[in-house]
Amino acid sequence: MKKLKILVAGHFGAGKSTFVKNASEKEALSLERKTTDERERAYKRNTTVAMDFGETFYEEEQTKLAVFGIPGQDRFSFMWPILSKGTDGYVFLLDSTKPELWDKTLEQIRFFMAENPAPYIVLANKQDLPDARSVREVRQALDLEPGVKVLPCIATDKDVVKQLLNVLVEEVRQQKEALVGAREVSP
Ligand SMILES: Nc1nc2c(ncn2[C@@H]2O[C@H](COP(=O)(O)OP(=O)(O)O)[C@@H](O)[C@H]2O)c(=O)[nH]1
Ligand SMILES: [Mg+2]
Repeated sequence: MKKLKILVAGHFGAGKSTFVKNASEKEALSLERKTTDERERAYKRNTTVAMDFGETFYEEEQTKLAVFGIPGQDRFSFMWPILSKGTDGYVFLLDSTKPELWDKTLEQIRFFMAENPAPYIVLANKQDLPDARSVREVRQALDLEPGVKVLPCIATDKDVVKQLLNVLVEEVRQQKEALVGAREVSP
């Protein structure tokens, strides 16, 4: 069976742990602890230390997906290069209701593309909330290359998470095929 490593990144509170949990067939492993930072605790009680981990399958191919979530805060950024090793595809999440945090996700996109480039999708999460900004607004604010997929997401919805993972796996497969094609035509 083939195996792909997917890394889920994004700013604090973007929905990484939720996404990994709902991406997972079995119960996901989450290394969450009580938040020690006062300002962060005002927003949520638990935070991911080290990583989240879950596993699922890609239906059409016999492919196992190992899904890892990064700890989002800067003070855990020493983990990022370690977690990026061998990543086949990235999911970058942001909270669509919190434009002031989108820069953090953008910084991570730049960081991981420099560290270990691979296909990625950007997910405008929490689209179920009334004050969520549109995907179009997110795309404009991040100013990503036209080829990059920015998609609406509700990480609390398992079916949505599954569909979005399938989109990413297709991106990864297309890139792998393109690489094989390039090798075949090169002298
Ligand atoms: N309404 C809504 N809440 C969400 C969604 N995704 C995550 N959340 C909530 O946002 C908060 C932060 O999510 P979490 O997964 O812990 O974020 P992380 O810091 O990126 O791991 C939690 O209370 C989640 O339940 C979503 O799509 N819609
Ligand atoms: Mg988390």
